[in-house]
Amino acid sequence: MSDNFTFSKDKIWSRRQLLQIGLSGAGVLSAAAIWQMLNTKNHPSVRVPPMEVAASNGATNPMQVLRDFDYGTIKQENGRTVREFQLTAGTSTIQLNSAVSYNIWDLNGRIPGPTLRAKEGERIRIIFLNNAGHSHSLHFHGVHPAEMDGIRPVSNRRATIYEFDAEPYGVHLYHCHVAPVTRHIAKGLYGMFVIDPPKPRPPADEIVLIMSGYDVNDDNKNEYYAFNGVPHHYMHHPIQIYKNQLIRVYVLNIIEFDPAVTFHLHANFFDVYRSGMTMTPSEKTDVLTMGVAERHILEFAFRYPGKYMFHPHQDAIAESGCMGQFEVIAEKDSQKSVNKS
Ligand SMILES: [Cu+2]
Repeated sequence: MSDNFTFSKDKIWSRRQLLQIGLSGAGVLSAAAIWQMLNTKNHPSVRVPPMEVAASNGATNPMQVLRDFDYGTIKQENGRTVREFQLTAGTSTIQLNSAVSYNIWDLNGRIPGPTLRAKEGERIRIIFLNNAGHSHSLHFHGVHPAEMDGIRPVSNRRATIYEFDAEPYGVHLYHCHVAPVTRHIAKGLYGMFVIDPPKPRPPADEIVLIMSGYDVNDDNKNEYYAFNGVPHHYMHHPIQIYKNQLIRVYVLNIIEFDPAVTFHLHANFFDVYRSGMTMTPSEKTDVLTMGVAERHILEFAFRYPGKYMFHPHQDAIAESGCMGQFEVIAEKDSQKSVNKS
């Protein structure tokens, strides 16, 4: 198979050239490493229980999706910070339960796609390679010129670059915008895009929860639902968190075919930062209604140890897989904890 990708303006780019314009390679500092250093310097540490990362289920590993942020690669160009990401669409299979496997489109080999993370004001460059056998695109929520809106299909084996400024700060998303969008999203082409505010939020154990649905028989109704790709995963593998530790959940509803769902947390209340676009919470609740593509930041801490469920309160949706639980533990009960920041 050819190792060449064609950009929209008919220029042929080899993988080597793509690497040279910054996909990876020598001389480019890892943004993640820099971020970690800054956090360590400026903030007291956040304690995170060691995570059990089980073998991946086809295209996804919900335990890995949970606390995994893609900070891209930082470059300085003409006095400006450019944060560059590479997203490659592909095809794979996911096991929805012991009997049902489902063909999906993935991004960088996973569903949901990587949680991209930047700081407000940076220049963002997304290098999108489509290797998924069908035309796709990446449409980012945010503020950008029309030509960067990502609604133009990118053919199979072609590539394109989206470039725009990271604004405004908040928790946003990206997804394929090729018709029918319902199908292209429900088959896996979506992810979260977090833009951090200029003044960082307080240190917290940060967790990504993305609600999605699967219509496996094409009847425009979902038969299965999930947090972070795999139905019921966090029921069988509870998310361990520490007692009295501030938890910051970045939550997104990308369930197609259902107009809205709620997010409900057991035995607690959470502060809501709508669209992640404020530094002070707008409300405190235990049930939050979210239309399709709505996303928020939720903050809470648990006072008592034990297992606590979270799920949409449309209970049929929860029972079809969109259900999980936190396991609150005392730090002394953990063998070794991970110093996160
Ligand atoms: Cu698509």
